Amino acid sequence: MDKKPAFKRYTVTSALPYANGPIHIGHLAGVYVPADIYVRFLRMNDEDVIFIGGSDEHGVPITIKALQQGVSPQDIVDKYHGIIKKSFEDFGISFDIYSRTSNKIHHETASEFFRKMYDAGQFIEKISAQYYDEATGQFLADRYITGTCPHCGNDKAYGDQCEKCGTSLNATDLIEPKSVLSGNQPVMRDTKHWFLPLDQYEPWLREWILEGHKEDWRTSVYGQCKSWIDQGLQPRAVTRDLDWGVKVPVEGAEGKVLYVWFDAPIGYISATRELTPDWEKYWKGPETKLVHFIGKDNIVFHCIIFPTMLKAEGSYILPDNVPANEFLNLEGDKISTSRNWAVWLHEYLEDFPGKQDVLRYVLTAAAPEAKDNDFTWKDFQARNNNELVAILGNFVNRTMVLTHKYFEGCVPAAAEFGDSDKAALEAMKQFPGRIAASIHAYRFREALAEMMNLARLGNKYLTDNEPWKVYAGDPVRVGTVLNISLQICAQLSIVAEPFLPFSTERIRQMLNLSSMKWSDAAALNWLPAGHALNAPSLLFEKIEDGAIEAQVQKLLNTRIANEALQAKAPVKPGKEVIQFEDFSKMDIRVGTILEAEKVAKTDKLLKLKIDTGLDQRTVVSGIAQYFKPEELIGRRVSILVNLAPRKLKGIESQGMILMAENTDGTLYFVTPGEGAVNGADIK
Ligand code: B3M
Ligand code: ZN
Repeated sequence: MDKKPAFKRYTVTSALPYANGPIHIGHLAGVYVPADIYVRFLRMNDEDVIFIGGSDEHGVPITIKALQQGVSPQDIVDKYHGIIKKSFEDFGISFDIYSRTSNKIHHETASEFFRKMYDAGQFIEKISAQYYDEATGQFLADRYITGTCPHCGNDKAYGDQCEKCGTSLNATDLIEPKSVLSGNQPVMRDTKHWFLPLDQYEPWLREWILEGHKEDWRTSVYGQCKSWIDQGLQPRAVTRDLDWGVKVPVEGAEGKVLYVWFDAPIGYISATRELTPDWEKYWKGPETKLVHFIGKDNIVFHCIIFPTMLKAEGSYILPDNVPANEFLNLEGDKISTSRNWAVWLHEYLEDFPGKQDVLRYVLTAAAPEAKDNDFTWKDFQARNNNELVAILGNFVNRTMVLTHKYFEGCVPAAAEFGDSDKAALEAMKQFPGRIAASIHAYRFREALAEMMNLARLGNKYLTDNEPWKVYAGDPVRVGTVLNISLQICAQLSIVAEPFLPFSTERIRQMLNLSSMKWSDAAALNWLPAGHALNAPSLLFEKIEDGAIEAQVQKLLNTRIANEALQAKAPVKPGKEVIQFEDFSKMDIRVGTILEAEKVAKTDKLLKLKIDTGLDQRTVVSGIAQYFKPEELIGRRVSILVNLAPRKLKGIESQGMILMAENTDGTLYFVTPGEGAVNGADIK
């Protein structure tokens, strides 16, 4: 049994999306649909639950966007906050409040929080050298600076995080840093900041997470926390030299704001204060279960940094669980806002009006709970046509139509139960408990599959009993079969509600039932004989190939547009003039790749054996993301052979393969023309 204390109430939060763009299916699948399923389920159980959401309106991406568009950051967040909020409403994400961090109440709450910690001496005050762009006269925080990630070699890492390997970074960790504002190499300049001494909390974090949550947190969440803690925690700056954000509420901090990741999670608290004067019990009551729904890139902030802040502040509860999801890809590629590789929610609804539940269903069925998953339009169509239409919709529709046909739309009485009836009724009893257990364990895919199994059971029961054949000879028997089928429809309208709130509302409308509680789901007697039903209508409709092809074509167009953009992208500026002697120092030869293999524990590196005409030698090359080793054997290359050898991952690299690099980082070989043999001099 559950060894946890019984909870009296729930505070459920979902990550606050940055208000610098609309939201897409990745957001919905990763965070908002699972959170919504969870809270709808809790509400149906009469739990005291609040569901908190809001827009994250601070941070550098927003100010950069404002700069690019020549508007104010407030203009940007006003626009996208509205769009995002509407998308959530459209998809039935049932927040108790959807707030925003530019609100006054948030600035006050975040300020007070910081101030309380400050007064208690919980920050380290440090003057340190930070990157500064001399051309624009500005310190370069977080995303104002890019460079190469020291962990994975991604050359588009940001000053606060590498999106490729997920590592959280300090700007000074970046190799070859560059200002996003001017493109210049920044200089170091002294500035004062406040640091959260995470290192001091390490023993506590070990105990609380590594010992306390080994069993109940998802493996991926636990694993990320463990690797963070094991790497050794460092003090982290929680203030920035920026003018957009929550002002640092201490003397001598002019021109400084709280780091966005310091203020944003406090946004959950501010929103609760905005929602109810009784907010404290949701954040301070020990019988409150706090659950954060997030995507995996937010794990460290919600499992380590925010809990440390809550612990340091001293009066708050800690999260009981952080069921972070992995990423959803789209047609095999990472979803990307900048490449417009996404299905935007507002566009989906234009193309598939009224089909919110279909998307909710597909995103739950394919939710990236344990690993990254792929959304494809083919799968979307198949799940709609073969599951929602053919199983759930078909069952409810057949039951309704037959009842109208044989019993004038009134629930027939059940007569004696035979074996198949008893088996169906017995099976029905199991579903609510099983689905509930899966939801409590944050296994929403499993819960959804169980729900569909109930619809399958109904479908099979109806098909096996063939009321359309039996009616002529035994209408009483048909009454029993339809009575049980209708009860299954009613049970479905309860247990499917967290997942498919729009459709279950329609089932209940057809059944002429008002909304029900989860505890009603096991009762099996919702529809007394004689109860009048409403007219049937189709719950789901088939999605034709044409509609799917149009979506695939849309993505193809995006791909083509991206490539065209890439072709037109400005090339890197030229380098300074060199003399012929400089050039002739380089010994470049035609070569052939003989062997290729991945270098263990790296993403980027391949170990190649090359015939240079002079010899056969080993070269380590950072091209693994673009070429598979097996494709390379026999490929002819240009190779710089007199480059001083250097060691990469313990392997001595003796030369360099020449590559052409597009501005987006894609790599191409510089292939010698036909007829040039190995060892031919390139000059
Ligand atoms: N805005 C990051 C994100 O969208 C962030 C979440 C804040 S939750 C407090 O990935
Ligand atoms: Zn990285």
